[in-house]
Amino acid sequence: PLPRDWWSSAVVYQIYPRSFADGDGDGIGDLRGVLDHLDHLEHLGVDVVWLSPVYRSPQDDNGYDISDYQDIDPVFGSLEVMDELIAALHGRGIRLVMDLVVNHTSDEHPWFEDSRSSPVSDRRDWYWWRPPREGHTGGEPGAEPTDWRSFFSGPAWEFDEATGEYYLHLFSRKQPDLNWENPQVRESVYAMMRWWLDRGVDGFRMDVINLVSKPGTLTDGDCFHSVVDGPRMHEFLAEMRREVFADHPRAFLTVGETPGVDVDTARRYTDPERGEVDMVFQFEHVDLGIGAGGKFDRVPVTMPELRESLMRWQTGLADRGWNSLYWDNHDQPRAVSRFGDDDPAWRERSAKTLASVLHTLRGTPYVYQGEELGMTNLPFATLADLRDIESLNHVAEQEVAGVGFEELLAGLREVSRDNARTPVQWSAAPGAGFTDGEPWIGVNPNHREINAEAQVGVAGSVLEHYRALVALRHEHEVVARGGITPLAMDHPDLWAFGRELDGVELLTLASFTREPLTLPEGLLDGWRDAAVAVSTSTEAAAGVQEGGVLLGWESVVL
Ligand code: ISL
Repeated sequence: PLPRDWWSSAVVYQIYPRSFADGDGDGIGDLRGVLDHLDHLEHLGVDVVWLSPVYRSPQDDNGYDISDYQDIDPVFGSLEVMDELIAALHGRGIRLVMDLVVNHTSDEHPWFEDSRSSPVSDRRDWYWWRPPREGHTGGEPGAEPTDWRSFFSGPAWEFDEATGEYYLHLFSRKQPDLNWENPQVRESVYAMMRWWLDRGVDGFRMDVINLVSKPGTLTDGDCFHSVVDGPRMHEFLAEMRREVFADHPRAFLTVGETPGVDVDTARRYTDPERGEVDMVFQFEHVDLGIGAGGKFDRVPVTMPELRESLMRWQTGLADRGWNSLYWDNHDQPRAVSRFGDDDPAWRERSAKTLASVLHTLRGTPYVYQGEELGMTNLPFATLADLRDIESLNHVAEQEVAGVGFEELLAGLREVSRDNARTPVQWSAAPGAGFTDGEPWIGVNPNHREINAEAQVGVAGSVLEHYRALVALRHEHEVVARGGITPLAMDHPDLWAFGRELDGVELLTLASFTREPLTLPEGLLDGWRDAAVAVSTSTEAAAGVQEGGVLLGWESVVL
C-alpha cells in the first residue's frame, strides 16, 4: 500500500481540459483529447494529473460553475469516458485528482433552483440570502446587503425579483455561494466526494476552499478580507477529512487552493497532526505584482522579491506542513513570460531555469499544461481575442468608468487568465495539433516553433529538461525529503540553495539575468568535483565547475 504521504515525492501535471486537446473536432478540448495524449504524460514521468472541472456546467466560468457534480458535461464527454480515463491513467501508474468546486455552485444547479424558488424552500438556507439594505428598495444601486465587490467586477450580491432578496456570489452572478453553516450542505458535499473516490479518483484540488467559512454577520468592508480563512475553516477541513478520507483504505492527495493565506495559517492547514489538507496553493509570489488599482494594475517585481517570498515559505514550512510549488496555472500568466525572459534568445534557457528552481525546492511541484514546452503569453490585440469572464467583466466595468480598451491592453496582456488558456501546442500544424476545427480561443502563432513534436526526445529541449527534473525527484530522496538552506540571499541575480538528507547534498545555482555572473566566493567550496545532477546545458555546467561562472539564464544542480 502507498504511504499516506506518497505525494511528497510526486510531480503533478495540471490539465485545463478545454485547452488541452480536442478529440471530436468541435474546437473545444475534451476527455477524448486527454486520452489521446497519455503518451506525453508518461514520457514526462508525472505521477498525478489534476484535472480542472469537467462536471456538467453552463460554462459561465469554464466549468468552475457546476450544475451537476455527478455528471460530465457533454462538451467534455460522459461518465463512461471519464471511467475510461481513470482506468487508462491508472494503467500507466498515474493518479487522478479532480477539481472540487464547492464554495459555490452554478445558479443552474438544482440546489440553487430550489433555494431560489421560495423564501420557505427547504433549501433556502443552502445559499446566502439577505434582504435589501434597510431603507432601500431591492434592485436599486446601493441596496445591496453589504458593499462587497465580486472577484469578477461589480457587486457580490445579485437581486432576485421573484423573492425580493439578494444572494451572495463572490465570483460571477452565475456562481452563488453555498452556505457551509448548514450541515446538510456539508454532508451533501462529502457524499459527492465519496462517490468520486469510489469511482477511482485519487484526491481533490479544492477551489477557493478557504473562502467557505463566512463570518457570523456580513458587514460592509473589503469582501475578500471579510471572508478569507473564516472562523470555522479548520473545523470544516478537519470534518471533511474525517467524513471523506480518514477511514478509507486508499491513500489520497488533497490540496486546498487558498488565496491570501499566510505562512502560519498554511502551517495549520497542512500540519499532518491536525488532519486537514495535505498541502495548499499559497498566492504570495503570484500576487506580488498587484498595484493599488487591483490585479490589472501592474507593478514590477524583482527576482530578489520573488525569491524572498518563496524562500520564506520554504523555511516556514520546513519542519511542519508541506508546500505545493507552482509558477503558473490556468489563472496565471505563462511562467516564462512572467518570471523568465520570453525573448526568443532567452526563452528556452529561462524556462528551463525556472523549472530547475521549482523542482529542486522542498514541496510538491505542479506543472501547468504547456509550461513543460516553454509556452508563452499571447499578445492579445483586440477585445475579440479575449474569452475569460474576469477580463471581459473588467473591460466592461472600466468602460462605464470612461477607461477605454487601449488603456487596459497592457494589463490584460500581462495578466489576463486567457494567457494560460490558449491551446496546448502539440505540433506546427494549423491549429497546433490541438484541433482540426475552429479553436474556441486563438492559437499562439509561435506554435510553429514552440510545440511538443519539436521537443520530444530532443536533447536540450524544455520538455526533456522537465523530464530530467521529474526523474531526479524520483531517483534521489534528497529532492523530495531533504532540508533546505537558502544561500546568497543578497545576490541580485543568483538564486541559490542547498538541500540535504542523510549526508546527501544538492546545490542549485540559477541565473535570473542575461549577463554571465561570477559566483560568490566560497559558494563552490567542496562542490567543484561534485556530480552534475541536472543542468540547462553542458556549457553551463562547465562554466560553473571550471570557471566559477554561471552563464545568462542558465542553471546547474550539483
Ligand atoms: O484568478 C484570480 C486572480 O485573477 C483569482 O482571484 C482567482 O479567481 C481565485 O484564485 C480563485 O480561482 C478559482 O476559483 C474561481 C475560478 O474562476 C478559477 O479559475 C479558480 O482557479 C471561481 O471558481
